[in-house]
Amino acid sequence: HTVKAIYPGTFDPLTNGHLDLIARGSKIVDELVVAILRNSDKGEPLFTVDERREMIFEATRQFSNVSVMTFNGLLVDFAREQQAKAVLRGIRAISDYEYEFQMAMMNRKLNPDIETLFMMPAEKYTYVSSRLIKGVFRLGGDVSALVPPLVMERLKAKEPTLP
Ligand code: COD
Repeated sequence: HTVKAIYPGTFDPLTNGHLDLIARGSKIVDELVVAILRNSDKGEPLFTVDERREMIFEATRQFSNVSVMTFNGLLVDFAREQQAKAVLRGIRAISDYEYEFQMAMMNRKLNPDIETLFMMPAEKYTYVSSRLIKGVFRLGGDVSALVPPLVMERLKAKEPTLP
């Protein structure tokens, strides 16, 4: 049978760490849906959902089995709607583990039919996060090696409006 997986997240913005995981995941599953959470409780995002969707779309063009969607509400409900059997998540460091473990267990409680798959990015991306990218960029640091080209372009376009 074919395996469809959801790779959910905030992706504000997409980083090369996310992209590394998408590349690895797309080799393992038949179909991978990158799913942007619309109503995140992470505070005011830098990029709108549409901007994030466009950046992910551009960066994942090269993968024929990867698509981009948005979702609201419970991840397991979205996965069920999509008839996906798995959720893909990235583990960068021990510090990710606790949060990921809790989420995987809660999702299993909510829907025992959906499995969470964990993958690790290339070593060079283990310290990369959207939060650090935004923080370093705001302070004038060069993050061009850590995000896809279009994300870099869009970060620069936001520069005049950054707080
Ligand atoms: N290398 C590898 N993986 C990475 C890297 C990197 N450098 N950076 C991030 N990742 C991984 C993260 O570990 C994560 O797995 C994924 O990429 C996405 O990261 P983020 O930060 O954009 O996404 P999150 O953690 O904000 O996503 C949280 C969800 C949207 C998945 C979660 O809040 C959710 O499911 N919400 C819906 C409501 C729901 O179902 N709640 C109950 C959950 S138990």
